[in-house]
Amino acid sequence: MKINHSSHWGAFSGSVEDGRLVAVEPFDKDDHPSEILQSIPSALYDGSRVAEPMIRAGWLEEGPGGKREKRGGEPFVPVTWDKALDLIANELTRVKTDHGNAAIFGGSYGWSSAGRFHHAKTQLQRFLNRYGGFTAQVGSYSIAAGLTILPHILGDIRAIRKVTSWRDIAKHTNLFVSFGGIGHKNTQIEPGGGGEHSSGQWLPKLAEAGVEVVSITPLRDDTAKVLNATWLAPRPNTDTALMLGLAHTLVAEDLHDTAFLARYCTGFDRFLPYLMGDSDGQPKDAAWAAEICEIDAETILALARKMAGGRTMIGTAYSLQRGDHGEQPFWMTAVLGAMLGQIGLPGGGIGFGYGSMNVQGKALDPIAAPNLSAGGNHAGSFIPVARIADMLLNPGGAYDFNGEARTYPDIRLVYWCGGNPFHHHQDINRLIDAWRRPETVIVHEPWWTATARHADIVLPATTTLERNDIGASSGDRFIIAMEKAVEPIGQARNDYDIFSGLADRIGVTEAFTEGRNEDEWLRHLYDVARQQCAQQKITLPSFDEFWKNGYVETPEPDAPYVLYSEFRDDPDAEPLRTPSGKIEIFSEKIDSFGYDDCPGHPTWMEPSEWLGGTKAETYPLHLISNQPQTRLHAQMDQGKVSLRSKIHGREPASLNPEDAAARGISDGDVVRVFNDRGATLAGAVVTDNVRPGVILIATGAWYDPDEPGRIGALDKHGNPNMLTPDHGTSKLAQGPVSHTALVNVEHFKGELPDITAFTPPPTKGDAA
Ligand SMILES: Nc1nc2c(c(=O)[nH]1)N[C@H]1C(S)=C(S)[C@@H](COP(=O)(O)OP(=O)(O)OC[C@H]3O[C@@H](n4cnc5c(=O)[nH]c(N)nc54)[C@H](O)[C@@H]3O)O[C@H]1N2
Ligand SMILES: Nc1nc2c(c(=O)[nH]1)N[C@H]1C(S)=C(S)[C@@H](COP(=O)(O)OP(=O)(O)OC[C@H]3O[C@@H](n4cnc5c(=O)[nH]c(N)nc54)[C@H](O)[C@@H]3O)O[C@H]1N2
Ligand SMILES: [Mo]
Repeated sequence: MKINHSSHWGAFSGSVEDGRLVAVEPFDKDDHPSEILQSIPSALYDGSRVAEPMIRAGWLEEGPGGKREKRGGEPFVPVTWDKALDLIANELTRVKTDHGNAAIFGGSYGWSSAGRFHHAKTQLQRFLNRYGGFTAQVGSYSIAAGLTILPHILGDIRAIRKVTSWRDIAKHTNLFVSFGGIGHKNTQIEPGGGGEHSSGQWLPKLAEAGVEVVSITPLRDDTAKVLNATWLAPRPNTDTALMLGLAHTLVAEDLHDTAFLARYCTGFDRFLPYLMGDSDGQPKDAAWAAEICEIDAETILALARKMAGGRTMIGTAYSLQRGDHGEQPFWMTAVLGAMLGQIGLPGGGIGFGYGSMNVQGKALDPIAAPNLSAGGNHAGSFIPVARIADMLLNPGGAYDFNGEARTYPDIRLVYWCGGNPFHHHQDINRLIDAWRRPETVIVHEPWWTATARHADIVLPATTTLERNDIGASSGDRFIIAMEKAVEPIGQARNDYDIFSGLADRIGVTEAFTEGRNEDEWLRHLYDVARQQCAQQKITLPSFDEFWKNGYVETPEPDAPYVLYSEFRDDPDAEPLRTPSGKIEIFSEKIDSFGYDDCPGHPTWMEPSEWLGGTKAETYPLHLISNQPQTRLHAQMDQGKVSLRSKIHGREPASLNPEDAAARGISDGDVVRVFNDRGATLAGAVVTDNVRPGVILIATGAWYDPDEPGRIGALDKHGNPNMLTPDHGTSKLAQGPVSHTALVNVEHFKGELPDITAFTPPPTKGDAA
């Protein structure tokens, strides 16, 4: 039997024999499918699945708060579903009654899986909203700093969400200057799943059209080979200085577009004295920038001239703002684009995230994809997404965020579905400490992730293959039927059914289920989307026809799409939604916040850790923990494709031959990567694709401590978040700074500890 299905890394068909999924094949309309699909069958049946409901022994014996300092290091006791659900319902009632809804943390950041109905995080939040609300998270680990700064300077987040299309770039662009690279690694992914991988189609067309690409990143492989890019390898986190050096050159050589700056921008006059050094005695010229970023001054001068000499697109990857002062490279990208005067012209200007995600650069007219709404949250409590450990460690503590003075709520219960903070959060040792504070931690997971291991109550969730759903993304032309392939593994239940069981116990059944079962929900969500599409003059077939056919395909728009063209055409009729209606090179609003770490115009500030700072004397390598080629975050780390990439079972750590030789490290050695925050074992890859002074460990290897539950234990498996710092980008956005970390590395000569990340934790007793 064949079934249609989808994932964040693409649609596929599955072969099912005797009730088992035996193989997957990419969707036949996808001409550039992701290899990660091949991990699905092995991960589905992996020994790391959670087989039955489990409760940490100390919590079960002593109740909420019981032996909480032992989280992550205690055995689990299997219990029946009824018992687990009764205990959770009682605990929710206790916390709500004694401490109020804001004491329940349900932010539950995470990607969950592709289906739009069984989206775990949405199911949790919908359930908690029906119960009066919860403390939420705002922003994303992906682009927190970008999402906060761009509305101030461009009025909205279109420069992230809807960038000039690849088609317009292929047709009009002479030079594409990419900060962070444009490749195929990250464009495997589309939230909600995609029917086609369009950068696979477009990047070769850019090359054919003769678009010249300059790739500015510490890693050669960041930009697809087909683009034949010139590689400039700056010190990490110095792009703002480099951009200032380019901007200074434009002014010094009178190459900047003064007419554009006058008509479409505000505040250039407040920025110019800083740029030219009149306000602080330091011109931000190419020589100054060269010292900081280690790209020579001649190269900077030549690049600035070339950028002004033709149609230039500046593409800045999300990664640049996932670092200390991450607001600045985004702001400076906009200022540099404004100085070139090409914003709003076909193939010119700026765009964020080309190469960061499949959707970027698609010529799209977002279709109304089926979607489940979480509803309104009446608790009115939230934190900036990455401040979770700060919140747990400082209940009632004060912090700044985007112009507001705020305080952290006092969290008693953490409920997580569809995310993995022990993968995504920085400084895991600090997180372990913070995680000891709440009285109860509940997690639904298909697999024994590190987050599940650090919970009190773990409920086994189904994966997408064990249920019916609809795969869709508003940025994709396809809606995919996700047909159930196999029966639930072990005692796994759908998140929806788990919450329905809890809703019964706490008396919100009708509000939560609205009387619909899975099939009725899918039909309902599809019908709502169908009606909305009809308003957009897109006709979707009936649900039954869609389900039978396996997918719906809508036509690819071929009209040009140029970001901010209407603003350029008529800035009076189509002003930006900034206070001035223009591009804000100086922001009075940001300036009024008085933040020392985010002043009123783009500014070079030394990152808390970087190769030019004093800390580099102790930890001389900059760690880049980028997105993995072989999986989505920590998902499918136990799948075939990820496992195949490991070295002695550990995540690869790539470093330059110079740095390896200086430490007596050879290709294939197990190395210990360390700093003051922690240490992890990885497998060395020695390669000149990595700039000297940089070490690369992709994110997502499951945290695997040699002593579970102990702060400071050695991670055996190559998780870079042992090493990354946990502080905000600035008071403005409070975004995560995972790309800002200094480390050192040594050849690990001790006895190699076994990998236990994918072996379930110890249990005691039988379900009762
Ligand atoms: N050092 C470093 N850290 C980073 C980053 C970085 O660049 N460097 N990047 C950051 C970014 S951009 C992101 S987006 C985050 C990603 O962080 P996350 O989104 O938290 O990572 P995932 O591994 O995708 O976690 C999703 C979890 O949901 C579970 N899941 C899937 N389907 C279901 C389901 O149906 N039900 C339930 N209950 N669970 C399900 C999966 O098994 C998985 O454990 O990581 C961030 N962390
Ligand atoms: N295969 C795969 N693709 C993914 C994901 C995944 O988990 N797996 N995750 C998806 C998600 S959730 C997101 S948010 C996007 C993220 O998209 P990005 O943020 O763009 O992804 P990264 O891989 O973290 O970074 C891209 C490159 O930026 C470079 N870089 C890092 N720091 C600096 C710097 O300071 N300066 C310069 N110039 N370059 C720097 C690194 O060399 C890195 O390889 O990726 C998406 N795509
Ligand atoms: Mo992300």
